[in-house]
Amino acid sequence: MAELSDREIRAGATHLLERNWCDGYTRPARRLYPHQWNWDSAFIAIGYASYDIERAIRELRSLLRGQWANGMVPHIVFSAQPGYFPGPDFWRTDLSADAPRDPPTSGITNPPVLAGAVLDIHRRTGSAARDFVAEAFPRLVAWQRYFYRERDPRREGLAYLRHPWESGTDNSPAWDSVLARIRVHPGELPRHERRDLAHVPASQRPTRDDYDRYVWLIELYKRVGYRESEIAAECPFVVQDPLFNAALCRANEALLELAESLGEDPGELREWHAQTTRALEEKLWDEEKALYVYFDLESEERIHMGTASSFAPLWAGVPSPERARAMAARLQSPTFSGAAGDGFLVPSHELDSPAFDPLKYWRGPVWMNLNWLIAHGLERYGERALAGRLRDDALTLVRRYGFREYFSPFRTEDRGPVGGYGSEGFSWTAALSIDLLAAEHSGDGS
Ligand code: 9WN
Repeated sequence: MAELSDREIRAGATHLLERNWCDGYTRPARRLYPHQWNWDSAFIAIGYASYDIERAIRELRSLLRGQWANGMVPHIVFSAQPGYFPGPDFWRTDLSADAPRDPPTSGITNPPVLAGAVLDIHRRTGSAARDFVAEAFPRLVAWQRYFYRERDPRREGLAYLRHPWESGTDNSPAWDSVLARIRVHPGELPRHERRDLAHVPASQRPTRDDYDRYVWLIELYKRVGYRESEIAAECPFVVQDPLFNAALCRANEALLELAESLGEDPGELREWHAQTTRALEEKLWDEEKALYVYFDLESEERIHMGTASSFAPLWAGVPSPERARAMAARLQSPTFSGAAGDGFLVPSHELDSPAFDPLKYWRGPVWMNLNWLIAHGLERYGERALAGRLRDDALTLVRRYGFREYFSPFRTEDRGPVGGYGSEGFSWTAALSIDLLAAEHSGDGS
């Protein structure tokens, strides 16, 4: 099988990002995702930062134009590009007093990876990007404050998600039992037409039932004018997620470093950071699985599922060294590495679960961004060989199959279907490949 060389990956990735660039931001994929997505832009900016700081800054400035008056940075900032559902006319965020009128946005958020991207720019440039960093800092703190004020009603230090799209891992099996609670009655939803199925086979995308529930939740937000307190009272989907909260924690860490260099008061950041670290440890750690799991605030029960997100707390330096060792062992167990130990890491869901599907989006495939952040986490704990394996697996997948949206975790056909799936020309796969190659060549991976 012909494989791309490192030089071809780098050239191909920069070329792809250029093609996906569109008037001030990078489309995650030209046809499937034509607008600006929040956590995509953070990963994409990390890729740009290694060769074009100005481009990285433009990307993030464009995203921050969408910030709401309550601090929330929305998961999509819409452009005039057609062809995506749900678009601005469906979200109707003009019903909220907090949403900007221009640009239009979605009415939910995304894992806060952005602060880490700003820190990356700061570390690479020192004082050269100081204006941008000083301008972004208060906005990033406002977003954190939004999470602790609006998404943590019990003041536990954990933010809840109120839509599967907020997690970024849209159709993860972790949401199945929570979404099953939403009964969609015939004729209840406004007419709408999915656009994703024009680009990707249905077998690789969320089901119709999933979409009905995604839309049902948007209808609820519109009905209450996007007021968080009313959503909190009515929403049947309120879940604490280990990746989202690891990102929250990582953002506090990044902001603490930025506060120090800008001479800003670190007070509330320190408190948030300590509280979220503790809460992840006490509430989401599952001793039996040796992983972090989910908590459903409606049923008051844990969702006992291991996913790629379950490893994200490593990235934020949350687990104790003993727990980190147990997690590293878990990653190499048949549940994630396959019976013969030769699967591509990290499948988005446990291989031995009945819900596992190697080709269906967040129910099994490997995603570049998860490998990237978990590899960073393993490095923090001195698990260099395993971190190297994650980087190598991600790059091998790109070498073989190109910049696909996701990949089957199987290495050879005797185990199951192999290959790249979802959209072609996916921006964060390209951007993070550039970063992973740079880490490989510098030999430190950090
Ligand atoms: C809904 C853009 C986004 C990613 C998500 C991924 C997918 C959107 C969709 O694409 O979600 O937000 O329409 O399916 O699941 O992680 O940010 O790349």
